[in-house]
Amino acid sequence: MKSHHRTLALALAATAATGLTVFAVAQGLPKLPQKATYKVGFAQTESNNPWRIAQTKSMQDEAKKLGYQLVYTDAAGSAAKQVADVDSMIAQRVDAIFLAPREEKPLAAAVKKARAAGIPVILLDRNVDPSLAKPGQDYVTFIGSDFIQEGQRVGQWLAKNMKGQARVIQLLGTTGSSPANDRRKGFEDAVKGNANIKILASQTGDFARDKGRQVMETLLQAHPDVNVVYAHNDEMAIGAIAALEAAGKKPGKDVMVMSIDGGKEIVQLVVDGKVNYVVECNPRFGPKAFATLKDYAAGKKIPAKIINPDRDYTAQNAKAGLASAY
Ligand code: GYE
Repeated sequence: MKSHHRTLALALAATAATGLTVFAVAQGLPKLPQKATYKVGFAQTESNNPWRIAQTKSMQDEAKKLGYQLVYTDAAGSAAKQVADVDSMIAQRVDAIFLAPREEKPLAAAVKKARAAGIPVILLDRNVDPSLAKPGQDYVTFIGSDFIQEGQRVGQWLAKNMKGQARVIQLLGTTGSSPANDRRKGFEDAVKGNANIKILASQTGDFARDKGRQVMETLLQAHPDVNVVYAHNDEMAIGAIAALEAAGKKPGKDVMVMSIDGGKEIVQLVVDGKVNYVVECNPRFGPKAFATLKDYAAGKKIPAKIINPDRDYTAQNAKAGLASAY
C-alpha cells in the first residue's frame, strides 16, 4: 500500500506538471481483447509419458480446429527451462499463455512475470504454490483434476478392499509438483488412524517408469513384506510391476497395485489382473482450455478453479472402459 501511495503521489505530480496522467497502476489480471484468432503459448513440462503426449495432442488439435497459432515449448523435465520458455513467450508477445507448471514454487515467479508483461496465464493440470500466486489476480484460473480427492479415493478404496493388514510402498511423483504433494496428502489423510494400513516407505520416482522400477527394486529389498504399491501415476506403477515380477512376486495378487492417470496400458493391466485400482486423471484439456480463453476474452466471470471429473477403473469396469481410455 505504501509504495502504491508513493506511486500515486508521483503520478499526480506528473499530472499536475504535464496535464496528463502518465501511468496506470498494474493491478489485477491483464485483459484479453476479443479477436478472430490468437497466438497462444503452451508451456509443457516434459513429454516422457503417454499422459503428456495425449495432453499436447489435445491442445494442438483444438488450436488447429480454431485456427489459432500455438507456440509450443517442452521444458524436458526442467523447471528452469520452463521459466525460460515462458520468458521467450513473453518476448514473442503471445496473446495468452497456457502453462503446466512442473513445480509449484519456481513457476509461480514465471506466472507473475507474464502478468506484469500484460499477458494472461491459464494454468493447466498442475498448480503453483497458492501462497505465491493467486487465481483471479496473478493468473486467470486453474484447469485440472482435484489431486487431493484422487489420493483420497485410492486410500478409501484400499481401506474398503484390503483383507488383513496393508503394508504400503508409496511411489511419489515429481518432488515439489502439485500432483505429488496433493496425491500424497489425500491418500495419507484417508488412511490416517486406520490400524489395518501401514505405510512402510514413500519415495519419489519422478512420475517416470524406469525411475519407478529402480526405486521399487531398492525398496523391495528393504521391505520384502510389502503387499500394496500406491504409485502417483501409471508410469511408476508399470515400472514397479516390472520390479515385482523380477523379484518373483505376482502384481495384483501377492501385491496389490494402485495408480492414478488411467491410460490405455494400465487399464489393460487392470483387465489382465495385474493392477487392482486406478483413478483416472484426464489429459484431454484442449476443448476446455480454449473455451475458457474465449470466455475470458468475452468478459465472462471465470471461477478460480475448473475441476475435471475423473472416472476410476476396477476389475469390474476396466474392459468396458478400455476403448475410451487415452
Ligand atoms: O499424473 C503424470 C504427469 O500433472 C496431473 O503429470 C499431471 C501428472 C500426471 O506426468 O502422469
